[in-house]
Amino acid sequence: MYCKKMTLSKWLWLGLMASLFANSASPSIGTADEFNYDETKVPDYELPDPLVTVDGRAVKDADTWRSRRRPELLDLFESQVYGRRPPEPKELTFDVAESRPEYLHGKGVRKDVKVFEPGPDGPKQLLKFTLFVPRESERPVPAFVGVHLFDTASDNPLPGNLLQEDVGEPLPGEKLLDVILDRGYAIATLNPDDFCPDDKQTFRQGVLEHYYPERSGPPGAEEPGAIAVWAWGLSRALDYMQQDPQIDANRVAVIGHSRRGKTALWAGAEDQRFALVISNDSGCGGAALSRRRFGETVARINNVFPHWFCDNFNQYNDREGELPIDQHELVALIAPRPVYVASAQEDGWADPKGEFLAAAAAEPVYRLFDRQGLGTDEQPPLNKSVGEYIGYHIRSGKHALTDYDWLKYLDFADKHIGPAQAN
Ligand code: GTR
Repeated sequence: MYCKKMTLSKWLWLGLMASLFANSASPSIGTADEFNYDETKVPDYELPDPLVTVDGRAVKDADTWRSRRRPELLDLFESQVYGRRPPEPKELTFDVAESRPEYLHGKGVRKDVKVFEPGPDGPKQLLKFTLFVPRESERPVPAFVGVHLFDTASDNPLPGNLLQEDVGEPLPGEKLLDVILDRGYAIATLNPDDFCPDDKQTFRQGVLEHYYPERSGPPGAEEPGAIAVWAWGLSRALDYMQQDPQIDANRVAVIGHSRRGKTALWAGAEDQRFALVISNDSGCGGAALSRRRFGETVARINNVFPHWFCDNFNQYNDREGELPIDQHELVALIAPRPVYVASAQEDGWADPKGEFLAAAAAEPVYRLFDRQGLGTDEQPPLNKSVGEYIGYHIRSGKHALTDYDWLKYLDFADKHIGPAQAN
């Protein structure tokens, strides 16, 4: 056999080359186990101050935040992290198919909404989404909107996952969707496959090829990645809600889990029409501080998901300290509107502590508006919700959007945008 003829030194040489190749081809890909989960190994870092401008001036009041610092931070997140969002369509038309499905027990109406932009060759469908509205309501209702909140293809859509662990709060209804409708909220969900598939080969299909037909390959320096396009899509759903008389578009919460949690934060940062923002286990590129390098890192997320962020974000692979921003400033961009950040105990990959610290470090911006954010520097015990305008909890269990999480979000929403808060 051929291998018998090979000498030991040849084998060693081949082995060495193979390991060098593996390391250089994917320096930061590794498995999740190879990343840091040890608090004592978190590097020393200094967070950029949300209340100091790039040219070093202190921001001391809400007006300066609004007119100078907020636009400056938004521009940095656009150019260095998520990319510039696609154009805002000037005119949209909608096609709505309404049904009263059995599975809603008469509680709600399902609307399948298609969104079109007029064009030289006739209206072009940009995206579609599914909306459930409580049937009995006499006044316009508040709403939740998110990417992939539940499987709209199924006859029996069920937002969130069933709670796997008992954290002391049983679901007060048969299904989560019933509970949401009973509490007076509409809920809408978008599917990325309809306008920007979550895939590095095909993410340009849909919105990106429509607006930038000449472009190909991964996102360019400041070009939008998939997260920016999904966030843009959430704004289009809100455009629709603004003209649906059953919805109060001034009381719409944007919500998402994991990659959709990153999307919800970015959508809420860019589009101030969202009245409330909810990030569930959003991790790296979401609520977690990049500089902590705990669990998933910037290099790893860019390598594994090259279609999510703009190319400029790659400059910070293994150089998080050079980022001109960190993710606490993403949370701060939502001020003074309410924001809720949630973590799960067994979700080290998303860095629960880094998510909490980002929420806490956004507090000074809320204070500019005389609003209390979290009101604490200490991560609360498991399964306890804290905060006024910045909410937070860490739930026992794994990376998931559970009924428990939803019940906390409904309580927080009730306080800020709920049916009782209508003018
Ligand atoms: C992981 C990714 C995370 C998170 C998660 C998800 O593979 O590393 O950033 O977004 O996917 O979306 O479920």
